[in-house]
Amino acid sequence: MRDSSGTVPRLQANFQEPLGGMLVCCPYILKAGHSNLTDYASLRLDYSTQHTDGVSGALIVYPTKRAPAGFPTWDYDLLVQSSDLYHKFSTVLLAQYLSHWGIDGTPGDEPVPDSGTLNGLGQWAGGGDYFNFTVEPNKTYRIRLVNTGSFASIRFSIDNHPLTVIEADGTLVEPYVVSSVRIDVAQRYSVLVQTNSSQADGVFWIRSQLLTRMFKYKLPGQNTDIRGVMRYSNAPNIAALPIASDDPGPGVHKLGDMDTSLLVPAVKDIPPTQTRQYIITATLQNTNENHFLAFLNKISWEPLTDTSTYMHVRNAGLDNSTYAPTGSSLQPGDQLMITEDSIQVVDLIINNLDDGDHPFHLHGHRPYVMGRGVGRYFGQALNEVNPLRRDTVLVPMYSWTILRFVTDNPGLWAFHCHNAWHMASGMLLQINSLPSKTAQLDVPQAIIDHCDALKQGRRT
Ligand SMILES: [Cu+2]
Repeated sequence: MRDSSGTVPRLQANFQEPLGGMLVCCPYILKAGHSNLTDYASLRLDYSTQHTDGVSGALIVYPTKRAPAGFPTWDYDLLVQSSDLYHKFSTVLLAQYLSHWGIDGTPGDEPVPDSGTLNGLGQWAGGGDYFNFTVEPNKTYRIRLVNTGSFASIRFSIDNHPLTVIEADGTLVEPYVVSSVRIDVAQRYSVLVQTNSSQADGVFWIRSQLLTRMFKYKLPGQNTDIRGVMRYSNAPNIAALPIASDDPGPGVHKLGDMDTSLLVPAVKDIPPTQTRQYIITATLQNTNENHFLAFLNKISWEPLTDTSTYMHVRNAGLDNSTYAPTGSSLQPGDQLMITEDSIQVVDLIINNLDDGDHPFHLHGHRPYVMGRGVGRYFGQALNEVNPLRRDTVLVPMYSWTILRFVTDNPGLWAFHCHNAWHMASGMLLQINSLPSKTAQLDVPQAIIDHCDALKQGRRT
């Protein structure tokens, strides 16, 4: 679960989302609910690039549904938050990114991180600390991985230990043994690790390597080689660091990195038939005013100030009017809306026309990833049999992806790129599901009072 309710789709709780200008007038409110789905979370404040400066955390929501018979079991749980790290405040970097000349003289070049962290600890300029896991030998550990960063995709691996992927964004998958897992921003995976290495010293690097494909300029002193330590409890020296410097691999000959197209849900889940289609085109480009901004269907989103689309939908409902018509529409203040006031099965056909990759994230739902491919979508076959359901999908440069979801969760749900710089420059639209029902939600008075107070210029 990202954004406090992103991937634990929870009905009737839309107003608990802390997204500025959409659900709340200013995002102070964080509250997590329980779920009957397997999931865990990182809590963040989604106000501009705030989480880049460290406003994030993780929590695990345990399922009430049992895993299918025969699914692997494990002895212990561990959690790893991997992240890129910026030494300057995000407000400073964002201003440079959005300036006419860009951060490095080329408008559109995203700020690159100085370093990274693994559970809050990282290394830079020859110094730093290593997060340490002390593990018992001959056990199975489930490690829950979260990329809580802003920009960089991360390659996660443990020296001399293969990883068995069993879960992606809350969906259990058939066990898949790999040498490393690539985690794009906001994605989550679970891997099983067997602590059965016969290596005598029993101390191994955990690697959380920042992938640099999207980095467009060199930053002096940048460290992308972020590490932690996994130490067997019977290791002879309780303080020694691992000896290996270069990655020795997983200790299994010719084991490959994870390929997301090979992730198969452990419980078959046939998607319903599509009833609506929306084509979403993602671009980043210079405007006539020489601002390099991000666009979905030529609209660059900006948060409303001192009000929210949620309040507009609510107030329209109370007046027996409507805020936005059914279908795709543009509402005042660059608010691109997809509105469905009945339960529909929606296909979002995403065409990425940009030379960058975009980790797209849908709130309030766990969509089916129906298909992906290079170029634009022009009717290629989809996986109608057993597609993976996940809420954060990387749409690589010049490629298409189709996400299918059901509009059965009343509220305003963000669909956006989770790259902090792209989101802050406008790559977001809103799914306005069942507005007639949204208007009837029992909103805490504190939220309404807060919006009213902001309108009157008072900060509460
Ligand atoms: Cu993006």
